[in-house]
Amino acid sequence: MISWLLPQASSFASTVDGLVLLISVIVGVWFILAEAVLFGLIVKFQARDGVRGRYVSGEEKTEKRWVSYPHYAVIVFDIIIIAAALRVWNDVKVVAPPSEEQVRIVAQQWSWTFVHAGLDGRLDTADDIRTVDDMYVRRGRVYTFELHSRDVVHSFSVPAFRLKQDAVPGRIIRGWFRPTLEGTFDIQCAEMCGLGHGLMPGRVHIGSPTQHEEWMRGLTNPGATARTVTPATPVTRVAANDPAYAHPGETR
Ligand SMILES: [Cu+2]
Repeated sequence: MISWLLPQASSFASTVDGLVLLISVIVGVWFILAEAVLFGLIVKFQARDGVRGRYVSGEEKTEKRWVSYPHYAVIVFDIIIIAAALRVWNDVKVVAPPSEEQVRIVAQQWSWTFVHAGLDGRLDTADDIRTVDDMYVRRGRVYTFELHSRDVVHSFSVPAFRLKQDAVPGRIIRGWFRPTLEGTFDIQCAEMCGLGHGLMPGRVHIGSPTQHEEWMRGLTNPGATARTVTPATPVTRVAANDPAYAHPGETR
């Protein structure tokens, strides 16, 4: 249902949507029920000529039930929501499938740098491909990412993946995703990170296996001409010891 508004572009997007839907249905049903009872009582006990209002202290056993029974219901449904949320957390954040591709994501005020592993599938080798604000991935592969920040706390958010992860300076935070839909989707910093926070968008381009390989070959072989995907921003190759990529205080 949520996918009508926002495409599900990762393998765990539907799992996250399922949880959001479960919470919406539980909260929604109880909201409508509670409002119906409230307005029903207002109408039933509205002012009438010749009838004095009764002061209800709520101490009678029959009256207390109006409070205690909904409390029990809240506890039961809370447990259901917590159990479902823990299951999703485990599937998305705790257990990761075996890695097939690697990408390094570096946040800074106010742009994203993506270091793609290149044809050899390994980071920090001569064929790494570095792009700014545009990430290129292949549909159907499990990507593990390492997330860095060069200055303040940022948050790597890809709504179509249902993925959001803080980037914390001084820490390398790892995660994973498996793109399932071809196309271009938004990336946005989701943490207030300074004046240019709103100007920190990016894009993830998900290509078919052939498209993605051609994109990599076009960049890793300077002589090659076949490029089906043209990067929106200038692309430079990065060497393993590129000092421009080093963190503050780190020597490479
Ligand atoms: Cu930011």
